[in-house]
Amino acid sequence: MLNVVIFGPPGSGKGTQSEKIAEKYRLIHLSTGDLLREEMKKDTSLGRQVKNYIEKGELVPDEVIIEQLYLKLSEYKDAPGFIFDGFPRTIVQAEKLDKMLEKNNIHINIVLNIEVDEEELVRRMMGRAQDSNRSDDKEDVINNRIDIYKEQTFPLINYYKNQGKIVNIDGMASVDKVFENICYALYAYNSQK
Ligand code: B4P
Repeated sequence: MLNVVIFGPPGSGKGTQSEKIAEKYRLIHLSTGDLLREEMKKDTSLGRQVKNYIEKGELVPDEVIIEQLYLKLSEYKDAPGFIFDGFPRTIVQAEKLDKMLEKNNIHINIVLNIEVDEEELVRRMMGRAQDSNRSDDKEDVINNRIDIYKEQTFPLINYYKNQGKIVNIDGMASVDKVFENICYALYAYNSQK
């Protein structure tokens, strides 16, 4: 079983790469961002609850997101492995994820840390804003998302470094080149097992 966390600032290409990884390695793609946007689109009570946070570029409270992830994991009891996209985003979420997986005798194998310059992040998200209809792809919200990433999510790098699981990936290249680097990192991981 292969369990991968894809990690990086907003706009670094997590969603883009996760789809490709899920297809190639036959993993279940769990994107908390997609899950929340779907709830907002359907106007469910969860969707209404999280809308305010997302529109401001803030993180949804840990307890809300952890419960959703728990429900998703229970749906896929016999999964061949997961790619966690956008989760965890705080230390509390990372600790909880480790505990949830431990209960099923599994663990995170590798954390892909996608590195992209801040200027490029803003450029990509402003580019996507043209047709994404995402309420959080607006310049002031994008800047807030990047600040929140630095404060609350970036410290997770040390959490996973201490577990020896972080692999840095240059995310500045083309989508295909970044994917090639990721495939190489997964190949290297598998060869040293
Ligand atoms: P997410 O959906 O996870 O959004 P994101 O971090 O902004 O990354 P995203 O996946 O959109 O960008 P990507 O890098 O793929 O979260 C949205 C919100 O939900 C959060 O702000 C938060 O409020 C809430 N949330 C989600 N998870 C949460 C959690 N665990 N806890 C609390 N709150 C949570 O791609 C960006 C763009 O770049 C795309 O347009 C893509 O086409 C382009 N691109 C990608 N790779 C490229 C490349 N190599 N070259 C050029 N362009 C590229």
